[in-house]
Amino acid sequence: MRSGQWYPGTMARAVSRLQKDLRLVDLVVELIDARAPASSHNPELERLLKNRERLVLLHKADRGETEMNSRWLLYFQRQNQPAMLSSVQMPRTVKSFLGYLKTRERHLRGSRFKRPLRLVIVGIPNVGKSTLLNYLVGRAAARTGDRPGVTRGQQWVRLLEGVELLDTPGILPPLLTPEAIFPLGAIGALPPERIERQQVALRLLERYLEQGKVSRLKRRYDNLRQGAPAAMLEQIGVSRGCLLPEGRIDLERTASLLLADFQAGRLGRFTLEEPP
Ligand SMILES: Nc1nc2c(ncn2[C@@H]2O[C@H](COP(=O)(O)OP(=O)(O)O)[C@@H](O)[C@H]2O)c(=O)[nH]1
Ligand SMILES: [Mg+2]
Repeated sequence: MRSGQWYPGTMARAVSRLQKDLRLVDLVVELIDARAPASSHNPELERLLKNRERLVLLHKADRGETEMNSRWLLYFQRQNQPAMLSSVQMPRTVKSFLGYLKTRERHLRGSRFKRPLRLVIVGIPNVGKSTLLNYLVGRAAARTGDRPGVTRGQQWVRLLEGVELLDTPGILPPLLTPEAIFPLGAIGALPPERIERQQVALRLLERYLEQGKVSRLKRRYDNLRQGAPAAMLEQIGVSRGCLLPEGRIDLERTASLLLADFQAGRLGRFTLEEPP
């Protein structure tokens, strides 16, 4: 992966804008992907935060395994890091999130000068920032109107009495460490041309095997037999008609199909990373 070309331009600009946004807020809401909570967090954020409060949302919680979601919440609890489940498919998680904001607002109002609690949503690309933001804005009463001091085009949205959200989410670069490439590639957080699709697909099949969850693949792919990942990928290719003109199996297309099914949730809830 030629990450060097990707990071300096767009991502460096995104980080410098995020740095500016952070100065305006009291609370940073970091979205990480419940299927890959370790790799979808960029440790760079800790450096940028300074002393700002952070709330971690294990987003797309509808896609992570229920038991693993709980284990990850426990992990954050033990680090004294507030964390909650989040999903636009699970409205009660959004309610709990708003409840949390109300509690923080009440708590901070006493100790601070009287102005609204301000927050920003941040996270790596594709983690669900815009979707959650639109969901929240959709239920919010109204925008607060023009406010000087905010980057051109940005506005505050009043989510609750005394709680305002910056209407543009902050983008964090995805981690490009060797360990993060597989989980981030599998969840679709990296541009497709940046990943070795077949490698990612094989690792994904391996993980279903290791976790004893092949039955979920069998539900999707008829006649799939448990075996080596490479053999399983070939079977999927054959059963889906991913063939090249000479009759060989088109493994690249098979891998894309498998990853698309995984990303769309057609292979069941599945978590790729365990808490440390
Ligand atoms: N299953 C599931 N998908 C979600 C959720 N939130 C967002 N998405 C999907 O994730 C993809 C990326 O979302 P987007 O908001 O564009 O991500 P952004 O790049 O962080 O702004 C879209 O296909 C969304 O529909 C969620 O809570 N659950
Ligand atoms: Mg977006």
